[in-house]
Amino acid sequence: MTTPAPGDEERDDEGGLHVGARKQVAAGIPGVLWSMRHAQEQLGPVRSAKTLLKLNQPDGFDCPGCAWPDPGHTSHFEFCENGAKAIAEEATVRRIDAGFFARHTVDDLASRTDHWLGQQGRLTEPMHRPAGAQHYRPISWDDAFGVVADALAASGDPDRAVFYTSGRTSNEAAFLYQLLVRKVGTNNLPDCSNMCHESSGVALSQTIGIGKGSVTLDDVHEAELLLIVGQNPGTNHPRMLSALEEAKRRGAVIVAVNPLPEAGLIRFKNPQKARGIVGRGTALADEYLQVKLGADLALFELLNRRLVELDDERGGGVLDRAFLDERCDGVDELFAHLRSLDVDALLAATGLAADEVERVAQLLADRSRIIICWAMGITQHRQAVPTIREMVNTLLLRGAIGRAGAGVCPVRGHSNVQGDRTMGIYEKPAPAFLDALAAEFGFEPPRDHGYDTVDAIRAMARGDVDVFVGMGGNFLAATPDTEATRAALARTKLTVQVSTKLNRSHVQGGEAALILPCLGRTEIDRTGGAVQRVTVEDSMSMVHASAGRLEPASPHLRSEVAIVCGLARRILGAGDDVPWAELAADYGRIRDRIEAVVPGFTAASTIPAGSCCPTRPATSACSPRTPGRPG
Ligand SMILES: Nc1nc2c(c(=O)[nH]1)N[C@H]1C(S)=C(S)[C@@H](COP(=O)(O)OP(=O)(O)OC[C@H]3O[C@@H](n4cnc5c(=O)[nH]c(N)nc54)[C@H](O)[C@@H]3O)O[C@H]1N2
Ligand SMILES: Nc1nc2c(c(=O)[nH]1)N[C@H]1C(S)=C(S)[C@@H](COP(=O)(O)OP(=O)(O)OC[C@H]3O[C@@H](n4cnc5c(=O)[nH]c(N)nc54)[C@H](O)[C@@H]3O)O[C@H]1N2
Ligand SMILES: [Mo]
Repeated sequence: MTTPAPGDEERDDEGGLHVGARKQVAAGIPGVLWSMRHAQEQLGPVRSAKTLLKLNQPDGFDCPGCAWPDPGHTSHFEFCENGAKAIAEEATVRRIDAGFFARHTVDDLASRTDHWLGQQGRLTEPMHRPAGAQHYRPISWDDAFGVVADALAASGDPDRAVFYTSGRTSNEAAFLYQLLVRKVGTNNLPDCSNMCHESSGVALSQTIGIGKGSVTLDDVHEAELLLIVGQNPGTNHPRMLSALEEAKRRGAVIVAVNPLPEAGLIRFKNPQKARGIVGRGTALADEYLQVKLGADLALFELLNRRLVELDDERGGGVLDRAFLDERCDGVDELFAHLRSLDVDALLAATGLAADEVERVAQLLADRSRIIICWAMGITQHRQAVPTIREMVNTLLLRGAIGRAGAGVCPVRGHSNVQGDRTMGIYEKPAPAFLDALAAEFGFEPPRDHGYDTVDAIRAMARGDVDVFVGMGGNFLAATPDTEATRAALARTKLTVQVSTKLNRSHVQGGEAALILPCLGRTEIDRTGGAVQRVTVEDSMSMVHASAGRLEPASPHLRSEVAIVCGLARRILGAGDDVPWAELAADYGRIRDRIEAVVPGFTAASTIPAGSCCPTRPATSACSPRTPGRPG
């Protein structure tokens, strides 16, 4: 018998899920009420009001919910239903202590749902499960660091260790983490980007020379035509809906490309505006192309072919000839390819009617400030890279890149997934980044490429990995084949998870396992005796500061920075010449080091809370400047 757990009340009697009527409208009053209910249940009324009012404010913290940028203004309601849920997740008053682990064996925990595990509350102290044991037991921080150092030393080969990163890790922690990993001697730095926007980074690097988006929030507001392809902002990036509403208010036309009629794209009520709450909401998408699954490549080839034809029919004016001549290679080959296409076959593949495609082609031909946004409905398909290249071609044909109100907008997931890549969390680091790291820290980093997520699982399955470290995230549940990953992780000698909440990766790990509990984004970080703040980079390459406001969930928690520095001192030894303790005591010093290594991070050391500095020029899409491609 198991006792009912918090969260179980959302399930029906058979433990299955309820399927209700489809929502017609996203956000609005139900969204706000739901987010307040969620927050109050887990935080209590005072803590929830205090927390939600500091979300995405200049003197507050960055929402860990998603990577959509914050507007420059300071409305006290710059949060969404999901941001509130993400905050409630982290700022919950529920706690997991040593008694919890004494009551539950790992086999018992492994039999619970992911939802149940996540609902048990915040992790509060370091825990160790020795090889063969069924229970986690408390361990001191020093001893925990010793367990990791000993396991790496016993392994003897740095390439037999894997260091995963989730996308919520701050720039400061991520930078020191990759430095530690490279000083250990490996580039085995898989991250959640491998499963997320990796294909965007690859396709954008191939086409425009930089693996990031090229637009800012102002560009979105100024666009005349926005294509939202394979993305569900109503659920996953609700704050994006406000930007789309603003663009629409200024006259933009919105085209959604999605096999599913997503409620948030059809109608949206903006909870920050009375008009949004009382009215029926804004019908966001003017055109809704219900394309067949995976047929976006066919659709964009059709659209591009039509742009070339329309240019012929109108005697010019559709293709931006000057831009194509000056800035693009391979234009004639593209034209030849487009003219050779079998239009009927492509149209049949999309499942769309000819006039639907024609209307969107005409919109593209008649408007020049065009932005294409996309997310997992594109990036996670097999043909993601060619599809994204074809979407870029659409923009290039119209010269709609590198100018105001136009460009590419891959909408990232985790709140600092892009920043982590900028900081060097990448298994295939650029030589220039490694050169800069070598010069700044006086050591020779490894040059061979490391494992990405899938290669890491394969290596573990072969028995080629002794130690797995997860800086955040839930590697086991997030990776593509859970059963294969479970078996692969079980072959490692030690798995280490730096985490805020309990998840599947803690209960089905290696022979031995460690849980290192860390501060979350919402909490005050007093590492080194002073209040520290961190920086993050949003989906539009803006870096801004974030400072938590709540008392930490437990006095035993350490910041991710402190944990990395503690690990480094133990693994590399007291004689290591990186001043780990000094860096941990003043995050400004870490930002100085980042500035020395990462181009475009200038002034990061003095960045005031709430202000931004771009890690790429605002409107130039074409200068490669990051160590890796953001995924
Ligand atoms: N609440 C909440 N918010 C989150 C997250 C979360 O876990 N919870 N995760 C964050 C993360 S890491 C990410 S990456 C983002 C993800 O954000 P999204 O990419 O918006 O997330 P998905 O729910 O995967 O939505 C994929 C969309 O693509 C559509 N789609 C599927 N196949 C195709 C296709 O072949 N063609 C087209 N055109 N469309 C298709 C689906 O119908 C769906 O609308 O969300 C972030 N925000
Ligand atoms: N089935 C399925 N799998 C997927 C996806 C999907 O849609 N469906 N989406 C894919 C995508 S797009 C992504 S990005 C990946 C995400 O993969 P991951 O990032 O690995 O997974 P998450 O579920 O986001 O990780 C949640 C855990 O992160 C920890 N955490 C939360 N906040 C913090 C923090 O501030 N610091 C630290 N150290 N830990 C923290 C908590 O312990 C929490 O349990 O999953 C991929 N896998
Ligand atoms: Mo993601």
